Amino acid sequence: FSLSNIRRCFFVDTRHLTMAEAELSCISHGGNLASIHSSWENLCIRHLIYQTCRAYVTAWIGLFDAIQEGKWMWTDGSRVAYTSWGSGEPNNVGHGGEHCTEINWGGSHYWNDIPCHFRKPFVCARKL
Ligand code: MAN
Ligand code: CA
Repeated sequence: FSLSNIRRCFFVDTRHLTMAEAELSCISHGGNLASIHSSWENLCIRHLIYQTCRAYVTAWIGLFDAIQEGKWMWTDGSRVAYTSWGSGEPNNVGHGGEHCTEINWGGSHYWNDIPCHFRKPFVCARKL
């Protein structure tokens, strides 16, 4: 069965870290940056961010194309089926490219690719 049907625990970390630092932190807690497989999961994660931060702040999720430009992968190894890119995204326009993904682009339910060295809060997910 698909990974999206496995029960997972999500948590928001409000520290502002680079994507690699954020992923390592999630791994140290037995998980990965969150993968998102449906609009329902997207909504739930946004809700969790709102509960934690009192705003729809942008935050890292586990989607990256740092290995091969345009080949998006989840850090937990799950298949990329669902995405919620904003209009025109991913566009890779940042200096040095944009190989990592923020949720809550424009405070909305969209995702945007941005440079991985930016520092952002992040969402981890751990399988139960
Ligand atoms: C900025 C960055 C980019 C994004 C564009 C959209 O340049 O956030 O990642 O794609 O805005 O206009
Ligand atoms: Ca972008």
